[in-house]
Amino acid sequence: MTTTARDPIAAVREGLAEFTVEVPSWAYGNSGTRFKVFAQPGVPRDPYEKLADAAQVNAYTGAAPRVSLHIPWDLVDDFGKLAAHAADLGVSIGAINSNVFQDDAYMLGSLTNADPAIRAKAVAHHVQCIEVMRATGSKDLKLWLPDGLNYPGQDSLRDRQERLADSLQQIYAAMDEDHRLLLEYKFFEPYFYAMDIPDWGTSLLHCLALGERATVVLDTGHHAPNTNIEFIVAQLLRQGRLGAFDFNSRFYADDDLMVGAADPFQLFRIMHEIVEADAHLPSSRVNFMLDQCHNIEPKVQGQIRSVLNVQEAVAKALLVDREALRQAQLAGDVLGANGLLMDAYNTDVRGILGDLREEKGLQRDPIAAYRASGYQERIAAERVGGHQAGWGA
Ligand code: LRH
Ligand code: MN
Ligand code: MN
Repeated sequence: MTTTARDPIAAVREGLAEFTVEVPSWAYGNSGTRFKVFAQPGVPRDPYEKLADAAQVNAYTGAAPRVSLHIPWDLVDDFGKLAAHAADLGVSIGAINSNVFQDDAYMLGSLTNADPAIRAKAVAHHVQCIEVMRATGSKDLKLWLPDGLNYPGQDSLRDRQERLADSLQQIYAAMDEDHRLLLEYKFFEPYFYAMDIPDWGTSLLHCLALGERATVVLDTGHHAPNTNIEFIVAQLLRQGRLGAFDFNSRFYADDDLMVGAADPFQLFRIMHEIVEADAHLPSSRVNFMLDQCHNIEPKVQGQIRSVLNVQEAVAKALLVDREALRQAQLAGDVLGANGLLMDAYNTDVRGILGDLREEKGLQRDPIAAYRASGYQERIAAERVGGHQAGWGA
């Protein structure tokens, strides 16, 4: 079976022309597990240097022009200056991530806490993040809550949902007209009996109650094993409520390894749903972000590899002959339809992507080009005393 009668190269060129991936500031700092953080030479000492490293990813891929920040990990005195620094480097500030998971006050919850004073503190932190958005030009406020329970009976499941709805409403009301709220879910951790936003359904219900500018974030590592993630993607797209991805790979859960490393076929299936809905186009406003840590591999190269992995999955999805697929589906041609998908998935798109990079004046192989640039050796020599990602950075 042939994949298509169309010009497949043109389909990939057009589809990828404006497709971008947002990179996280925390990917460039030292990281590890709760057992050990491995220090790497040359890691950034401040948010300015994180942006410099992120700009390298954009320089070699031509497809990573935004950088997410995490507050307070990336707190600086002058966010206008940080945004100007980003612009000088050819990138911009992307989503602003709040952080309510490292403060003693939030042991029993932040936006869901039974104590109104603690809820007010957590809301105030989000208002601070909104100020950062205004200073940096960011349009996306991203919330992931660590809130949850370890023991049945510890608190009322329903009351916590009511408190959450009220806190979110206050945050939503504080945002500007052109701001979006991105609400992330995760089925376990740091609490194990019940998380307050464990799944996409809970996130979606809160978004629907808030208003049009509230959308769901799908972190690919935040599901139980064998969850059909592309189904969730399709459902959220139907509702116009898929705001963003946090891409990473999981072997178990929330491993935060490089996207496309553990299960490239799953990434392809996700991207097939995206392309079917034309959600790879900027007009869809789905923000394709990475949420990863590179514990044992070099960080800038790990980020470049990840952007390439996402691009490869999108390119393969763009190879699917949608018209032929629709006909096979309507005709009940089970094997024909499945074959169209598998033909696209099994196509090696690396040559096409290399050609497209050359057309844009980039080098064919971004990782080889970065390795040859000497940047890694330079930062290792220049930067002494780099920080851990997040904690302490
Ligand atoms: C939580 C999470 C969330 C945080 C990030 C550091 O597990 O995925 O997105 O902001 O990790
Ligand atoms: Mn995440
Ligand atoms: Mn996570």
